[in-house]
Amino acid sequence: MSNKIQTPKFGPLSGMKVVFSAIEIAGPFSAQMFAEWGAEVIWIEHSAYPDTIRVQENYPELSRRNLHALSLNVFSEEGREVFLKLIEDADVFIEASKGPAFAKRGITDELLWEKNKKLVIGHLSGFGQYGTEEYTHLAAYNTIAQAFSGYLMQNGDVDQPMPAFPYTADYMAGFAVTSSVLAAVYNAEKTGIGESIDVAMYEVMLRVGQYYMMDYLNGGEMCPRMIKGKDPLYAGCGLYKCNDGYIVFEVVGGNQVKEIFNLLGISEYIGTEEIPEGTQLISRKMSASQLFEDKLDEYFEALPIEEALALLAKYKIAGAKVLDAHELQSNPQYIARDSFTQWESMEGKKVTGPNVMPKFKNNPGKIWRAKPSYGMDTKGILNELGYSEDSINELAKNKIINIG
Ligand code: CCQ
Repeated sequence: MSNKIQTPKFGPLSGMKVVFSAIEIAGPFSAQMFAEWGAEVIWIEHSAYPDTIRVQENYPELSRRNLHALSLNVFSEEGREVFLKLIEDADVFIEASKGPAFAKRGITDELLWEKNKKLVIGHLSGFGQYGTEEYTHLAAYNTIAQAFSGYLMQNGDVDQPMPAFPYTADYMAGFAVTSSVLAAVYNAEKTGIGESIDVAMYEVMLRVGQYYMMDYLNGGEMCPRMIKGKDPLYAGCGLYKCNDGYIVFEVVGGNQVKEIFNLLGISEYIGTEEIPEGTQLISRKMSASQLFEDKLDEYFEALPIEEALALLAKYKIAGAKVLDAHELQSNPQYIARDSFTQWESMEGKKVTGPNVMPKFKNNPGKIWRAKPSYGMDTKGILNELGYSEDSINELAKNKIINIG
């Protein structure tokens, strides 16, 4: 058996090589999408200490599956040499650090392009690669990006702002990295020239929080935060209590609005100047909106969830039960689509978690490997780069690499 690393051929990204240096959630979430869609993905951890995510018992089994683990001190002289060899035939390099951390240590985009002119480089940071001294080099996690982007002050209840958990900004940033990198790979294929992408987490969240803020930016009016899970702009949208639990629904559409006003016995409000026939959404600025909301609360509080959902379906109003974790697992839609799946950890433990997402019809992604242990693939990767056993052992002795 070869002592080099191997990645099976599958998925739309088969043949692509991705290298990443990032900890926790955001950067690795992006890289892992590549790995689940068929790319060979190398996860660089520091040779002195592992990714902080490894302290978690179960989440890393999901978020680090399909990866190859290399532990390397990138910024030492010999480590940098290994790193530069590694990216020579890579398609993508993703890194998440405090602003231009790589450039600061001499690993500039230009140096990387000298080695590989088609390389697509995805830089992920809290505040961007450039800007002011005050911000550019700051550390950032999920809550910091939410606070600095204005997302946090819009989220939560009317009485108190709240960050959105679990870790929304990290996943949104990860999606931004993956999509922008793929756009650049498409262009690099056509032109032979790589790209450097500057993803600032706060700008991602600024974009995610744009809906309400546009009214402020263009009229000075900031939408208040929600009240008890209800949409702050529109009545009839959000969380409602039934007599046996919670549901959500969204009364959107001309027919839907009309039918539900009829049902609630307030049809006289339809066809007025404020709510003309065909009104598709009930804005909270309409004077009848509070009455509509109170009637909805009263009506649905008396119903069991099953009846409430049947009624909503009858009127073609989108709605759903707020499922708990147990209900997700036994839900027939989840079962029919294999939304959860199982695989075996490196230690032979059965792991349950979300399946590959989304589903590609012609070139499906797959889970082919459990989370590698710290440094597990270091030797194989260095073998592939042409390092001899002796030089690998020397690098390990000098703590440039860690072979696990
Ligand atoms: O937010 C997230 C998870 C969170 C969940 N939870 C609450 C549970 C924690 O929601 S995920 C998103 C994390 N943020 C980002 O990815 C944005 C960009 N990254 C950063 O802002 C920082 O990297 C971060 C994540 C805040 C961590 O900062 P840190 O603790 O200083 O650690 P580091 O950047 O990984 O590395 C420490 C040092 C750096 O050197 P410096 O401090 O002199 O600048 C770094 O350059 C160096 O080690 N280093 C390496 C290396 N990897 C890192 C390597 N392989 N070889 C040599 N040096």
